[in-house]
Amino acid sequence: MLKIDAIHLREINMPLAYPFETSFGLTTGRRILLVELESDGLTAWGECVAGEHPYYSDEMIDTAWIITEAELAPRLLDAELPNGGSCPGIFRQVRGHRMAKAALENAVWDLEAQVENVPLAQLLGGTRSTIPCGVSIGIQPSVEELMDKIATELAAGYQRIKLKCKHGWDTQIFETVRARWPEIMLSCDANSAYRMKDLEHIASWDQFKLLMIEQPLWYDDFYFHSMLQKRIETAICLDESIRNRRDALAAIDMESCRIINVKVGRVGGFSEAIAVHNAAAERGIPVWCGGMLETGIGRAHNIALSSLPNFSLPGDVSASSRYWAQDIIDPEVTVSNKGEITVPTSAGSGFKVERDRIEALTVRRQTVRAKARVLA
Ligand code: OSB
Ligand code: MG
Repeated sequence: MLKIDAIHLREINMPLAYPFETSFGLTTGRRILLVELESDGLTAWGECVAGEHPYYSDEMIDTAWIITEAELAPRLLDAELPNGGSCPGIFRQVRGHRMAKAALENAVWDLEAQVENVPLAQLLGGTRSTIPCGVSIGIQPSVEELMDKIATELAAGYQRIKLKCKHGWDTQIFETVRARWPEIMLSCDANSAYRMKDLEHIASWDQFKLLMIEQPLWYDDFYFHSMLQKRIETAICLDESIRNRRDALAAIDMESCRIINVKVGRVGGFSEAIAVHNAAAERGIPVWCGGMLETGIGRAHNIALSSLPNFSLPGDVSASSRYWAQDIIDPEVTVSNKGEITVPTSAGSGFKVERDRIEALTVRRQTVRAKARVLA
């Protein structure tokens, strides 16, 4: 049985090395909630991927903070805790708030891996020794800058280029990129920028042989994505819409998508991420690991998850240096010239968390402690 003595919440502020623009806006720096579990002299970390605003999902750092402090942390401290997989049951009474739940659950799995002295990837059921990597490239100030960025990422070895798109930054961009690189693995991510009236527009992208079109329509929709998928050749990939295994089953059954982006924060933690992975695998639907501009803590967890067998497409899991002047783990995440990350084989997440650096970035903190346990 795992015993958590204290849960430390902190907010760190980190400027992004490169601003990131999507159809919902520009991000220049991150406000990130980190959770740290203290257990019998061991320390385990989790990263909450909720954003600065409720734009990608209805969670944001401030809602995650209050839910963690007032609801989730006290439950975790009070519960019988055999392992990471017991977290969904412990949190069940709290509806939604999956990114807040995931930060704690993932930290518990990290702790369990340390206690069991096994790599986190192995504990999750991972089988890959390396994972294939792609990059997500934000909307750029100019086409020239986009072309330069793509050239840089391809030269670095990344296996797949994903372009953020929206009205006014789509067809022409795809045309220009394909004219220069006819064969590369190319995809796009609309973050719900389109509607059914754009059907013909989206169907015209079939000529670009995209690997997939990610989340073209509403963030909470399966029905219209299914309508759209029937009318285009290119595979739809759902990101925002897939909250859990049941959503994955519904989307696969309705043919709302042919590929699924798994984000461990979006689905509420490793348990549900594994369940989505397995449900997709059983139905022949490939998955890949999405990213949320994570620090090394979340990135390390994404690497472990990506080692599961059905993560067969390159993920948005890329090098630390693409996001941060200096990451908060040691070593930083690096990608080989073949576009692969090596899955660590040491116990736990395989990365050392740089506490001093985190201290320097911390702007807010709070500790929730276990109530004194009454001796029987
Ligand atoms: O939709 O995949 C997305 C970043 C923040 C919020 C949503 C998304 C993204 C990305 C970036 O595409 C992925 C990454 O490189 O971390
Ligand atoms: Mg996406």
